[in-house]
Amino acid sequence: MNILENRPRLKEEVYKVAEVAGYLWQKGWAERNGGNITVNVTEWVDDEIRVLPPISERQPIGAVLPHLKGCYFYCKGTNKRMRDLARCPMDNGSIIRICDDCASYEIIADQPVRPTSELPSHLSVHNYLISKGSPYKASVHTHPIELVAMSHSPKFLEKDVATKLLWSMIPETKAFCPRGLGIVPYTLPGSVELADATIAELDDYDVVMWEKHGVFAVDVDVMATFDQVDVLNKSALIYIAAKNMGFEPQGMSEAQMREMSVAFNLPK
Ligand code: 2HA
Ligand code: ZN
Repeated sequence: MNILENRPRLKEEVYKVAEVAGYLWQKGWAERNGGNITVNVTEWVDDEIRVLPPISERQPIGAVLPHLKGCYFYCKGTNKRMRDLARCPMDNGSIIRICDDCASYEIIADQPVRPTSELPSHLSVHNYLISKGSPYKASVHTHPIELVAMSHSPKFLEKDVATKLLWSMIPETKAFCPRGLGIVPYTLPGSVELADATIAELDDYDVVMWEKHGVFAVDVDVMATFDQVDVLNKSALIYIAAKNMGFEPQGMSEAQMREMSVAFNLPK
């Protein structure tokens, strides 16, 4: 089947995922099957989709997520490559329906591609976003080289130290990532503990660093989510470029940061 046929809005959302997957690969942030993307596509689902029979067995999510009843998600497939998803999103990901028990899901299209190994984190986060009435629909996990490198230094894992440094490298970073970078200490990939720790940080941040692993980010759509990670990593690159030239970068001053926050009506 081809669920995207004659559904231009659903197709647009899935093809935005494909475009972002290509960027992640080009940036070197998505080696092999690294990273995952899920998008809540429920609002683009019509009655015909709602009665589609499943094409997989019911699978447990590993958590009970009451706000996801009857929701639909596009999910990158487990073990699939971002660089392949960029060309063929429906061969390297699938659309799932959350079952009425809110604890299991079934795949409905186009092929029985099993979703990402980080599904518990991703779906728990979507459950949390809905419970808060958030407009955010997309979550991206990726391995941005320079940000991950920074997470190997204990000083950058202290609360808001990396945020303040990254914001001060270039004015745009605070403007386009106004809530900064949250930190989750190293936790086993794919675990419920990682999901819980991520959700706790998402109260205050849109982008969360998973120590020595990668970032997890949320925003209204997959493009906006990618942009937040991209501006943070750009700042990390500027910091590293200055260090490579042999000096500690000055960073914008507190006064310059305050002036900009007032001018652009930014929080904190
Ligand atoms: O899905 O990056 O953390 C591949 C990963 C898991
Ligand atoms: Zn990962």
